[in-house]
Amino acid sequence: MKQTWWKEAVVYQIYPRSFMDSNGDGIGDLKGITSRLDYLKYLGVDVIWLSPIYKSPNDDNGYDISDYRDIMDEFGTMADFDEMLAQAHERGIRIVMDLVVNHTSDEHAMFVESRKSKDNPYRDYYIWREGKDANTPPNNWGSCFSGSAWEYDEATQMYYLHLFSKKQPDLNWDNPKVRERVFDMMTWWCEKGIDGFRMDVISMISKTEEMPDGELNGFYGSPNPYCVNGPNVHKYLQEMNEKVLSKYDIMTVGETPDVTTELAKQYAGEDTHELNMVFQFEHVDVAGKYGKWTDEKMPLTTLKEIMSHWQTDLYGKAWNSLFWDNHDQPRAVSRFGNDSPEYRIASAKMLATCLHMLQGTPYIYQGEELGMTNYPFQSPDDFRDIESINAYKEWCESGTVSHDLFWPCLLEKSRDNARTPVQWEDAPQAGFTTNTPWIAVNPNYKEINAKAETADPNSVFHYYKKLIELRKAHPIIVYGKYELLLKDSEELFVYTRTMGEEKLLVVCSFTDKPCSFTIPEEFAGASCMIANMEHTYQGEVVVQPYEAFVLHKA
Ligand code: TEU
Ligand code: CA
Repeated sequence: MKQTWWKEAVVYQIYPRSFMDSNGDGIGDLKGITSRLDYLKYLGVDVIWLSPIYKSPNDDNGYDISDYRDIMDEFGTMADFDEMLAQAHERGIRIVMDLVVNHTSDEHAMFVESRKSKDNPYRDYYIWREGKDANTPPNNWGSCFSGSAWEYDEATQMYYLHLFSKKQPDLNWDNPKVRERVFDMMTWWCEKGIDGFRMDVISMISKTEEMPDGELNGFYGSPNPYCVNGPNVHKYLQEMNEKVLSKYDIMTVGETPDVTTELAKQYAGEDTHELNMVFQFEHVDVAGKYGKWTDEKMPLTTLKEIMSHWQTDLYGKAWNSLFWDNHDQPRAVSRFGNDSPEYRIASAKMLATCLHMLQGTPYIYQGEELGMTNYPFQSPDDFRDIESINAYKEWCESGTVSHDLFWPCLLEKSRDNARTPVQWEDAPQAGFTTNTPWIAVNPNYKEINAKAETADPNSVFHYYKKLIELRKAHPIIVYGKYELLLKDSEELFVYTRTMGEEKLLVVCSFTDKPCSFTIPEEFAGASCMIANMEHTYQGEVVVQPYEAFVLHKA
């Protein structure tokens, strides 16, 4: 297995809108990020994944880009960006940009042109089709944000495809001019000195020529498999690699919904010349009662089976990302741990242990290192996210599902859970802003905040800091071979890592009940590398609720 810096790195994701507001308008910004780089340096992360900061009308908080070479007004200027990049580099922190090129904003100059007429030079930059008739789109596909994936456009009386909101028209990657535009833009950023790309829904850029109705899923048909892992996706990524990526020492991570381990070996194979790693969702995609909406938890045995086959199938062949949450997912501790006052700290540390001892590049989503929790939303008016707002309309206001049945699902899964401001200190608005923030601060900021946690050596923050240090000190954490133990346990997630004679035993409790466990013979006399509780580790032990420990046999 090749050794590379991006396999050894720990990534920290910043959602700029909610990270830090420097000018008191209630919206996080680039200067805010620069002002907190010392905090990230202290935590010890190597790379920042920056969610989109480009010019955008913000229909989907920057994932709808109207100019890829300019900065969103609310976030600052290009000079602020350059300053942030320079300051990050001074601290040895790299910056990976979010590359959103499956679609643009409908306000992008190319789409403004494209929709003007059928013979406009930009017509073929997007995906236009005739409807079945004036009121019926070309097929039954639904958009990820509710409604049809097709929008009728009056000017030319045709429909354009948008797998996300109607303000996010899909680009036509089969047009070589589109690819050239994207590659030029990427080169422009690389020349600026950025350190890589996280590629938004990159598994969806290639569509089939035929576009038949999809299998019904809720109100609409699914565009999968016609728009996911499509016929030319690998060809286009290899072209991107040849023309751009291979020329720079950068990190590339493909957000790849619906990827399998077989496909990941192609997207992120050791020698396939596409991307460095995939970012996949099998462990967070629970088929819901209402589309993605559900309040059901995944059984631990299922979670372990999923994590384990990614560990073993990719070993020595391809590289994966490790994450419990991001800006599209509920908070890790609320979802996989236990966010009650009694268990929040222990379970946040347990989850961190479980994830950071696996093979892959770990991602920390802003606030996760503090054990931030889901938000106690009270009413549909509390949401800011287009997905949550539209879903509520589509399922509840339409009368399909009662508010009482749908609400718990929204509470559990809304993307806004992750988007409340980072809690910096016990001060008004958690120190995020001096104004009214664009989305409410979680009321638990008085207990959960960065200032308190950096001062407390037993905090979740310091535990993450230690995990990051351990990864740097022990190559076995990065390169060791994985094996699952106790596959049938619904309480304990136990695995080993092996490199030559050296071994790690990782024991994590996912339950609020004590349970017994026998330390395997081969770990007799092993030392404890990290643990979230005091314990002795010999023979039969009682593992406490949400306990986690790692034994090291050198
Ligand atoms: O997300 C794409 C994606 O995988 C969706 O399934 C996503 O999980 C969405 O939240 C549906 O629940 C990416 C970005 O991460 C997301 O923030 C954007 O809204 C989306 O692409 C469109 O650009
Ligand atoms: Ca601001």
